[in-house]
Parts: sequence; C-alpha cells; structure tokens
Amino acid sequence: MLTLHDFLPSGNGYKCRLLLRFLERPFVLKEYNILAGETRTEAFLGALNANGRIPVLQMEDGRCLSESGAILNYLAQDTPFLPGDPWDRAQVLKWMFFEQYTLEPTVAVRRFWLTEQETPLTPLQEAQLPDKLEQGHAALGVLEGGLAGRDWLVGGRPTIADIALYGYTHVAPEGGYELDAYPNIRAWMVRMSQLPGYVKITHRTFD
Ligand SMILES: N[C@@H](CCC(=O)N[C@@H](CS)C(=O)NCC(=O)O)C(=O)O
Repeated sequence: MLTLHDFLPSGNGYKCRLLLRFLERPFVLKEYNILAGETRTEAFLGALNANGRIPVLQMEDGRCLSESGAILNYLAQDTPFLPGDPWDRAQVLKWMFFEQYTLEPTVAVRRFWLTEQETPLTPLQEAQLPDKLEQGHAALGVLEGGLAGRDWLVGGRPTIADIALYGYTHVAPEGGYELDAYPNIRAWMVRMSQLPGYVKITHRTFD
C-alpha cells in the first residue's frame, strides 16, 4: 500500500490526501511534527527526502517521491484529474507552477507564520507581513480571473490544477486574507467541497 509522509495542517500534504481520497486509493498516513524538526532527522533526510520536507509519497517498493506537484502528477496519470490533451495538460502545469511560485510563498507562508509557528514572529517576519498580504491578494486576484466564466481551471472538469490551488486558497483566511472580494473563488471552493470523497484538511482517518 502507498504511504504518505505528512503533517496534517500542511496544505501541500492536503493536496495529496485530497487526490488520494478522490481516487479512492487507500494509503497509510505517517505523521511528522515539522515544528519539532521531525523532517530534519538523518533518517528522514537519508531515506525519504533530502530536502527535509513533507509531503513524501512512498511506493510499495520503497521508492519515495517528494514535491506535492510531482505527487499529484504521478497519482493523476490515466485518471480524469489529468487531461490527455497536450494544451490542457500544459494549462494544468501552468496553474501548478503559479501556485508554487506565487500563491504558496505568500498565502501559505503568512498562514504558517500566524497559525502554526510556535515561536514569536521575528522582526523580519513582522516586517514582511504587509508585503505578503499584498502579494497574496495579487495572486488570489489572478486565480479569481482564471475562474471567471468557468467552473474549473482547465478543461471543464476538476483536475489536479484545482486541487493544487485549492490546498492553500481555502485556508487563506487563516493567514488574514479575506475572500469576500473573490466571488468566483468562493463559488469554486463550494464546488470543490461537494466533490465525492472530499475531506477537510484536518481529516485523519483514511480507511
Ligand atoms: N514545494 C514543496 C514544499 C514542501 C514544504 O514546504 N513542506 C513543509 C510543510 S508545508 C515542510 O515540510 N516543512 C518542514 C521543514 O521545512 O522543516 C511541496 O510542494 O511539496
């Protein structure tokens, strides 16, 4: 059986958990406390991910795959969550790269600082909060535009692009991003939450 090495509050981990649930793929969840450095041990770095981060998907034969986008792409092969058409597939990747480079470093980081980090914010983090807020709203504005006039980001049906963007967008208010001004995002989040197999980010039972 597949094993997902994870930390429940992580949006990156959640993206993988959500797709596994949508695909009805059973898996073992192995949790790590990233705040206690459990992904920075020699054992984790040596056997699971030299980059010291979850999520990591471990195959039955022991091979390990890190990076949420790579995991989503691997799991979605030959499923409706990854279009076969080259243009649509490229659009999926476009949104996933956008998520990693633009939305995640702002929306997810601010959420982490404000809700997960157990130590007080450093002066540098304090100073970066306003810029992160502004840049995160700019990213949310791009997503809002991408959803204008369509139910899903690519190809008229839910794909791993929607899952990748949903991971941190739906918890953006925890980072101080009010979503009132984004009607397309709010309607899309409702559609996501109505997909068969949907679970919340904190859901722990996977049998
Ligand atoms: N680009 C990576 C980011 C992974 C990542 O940042 N993981 C965080 C939790 S969301 C982590 O494990 N942090 C622990 C640490 O850096 O020690 C992905 O999409 O999977």
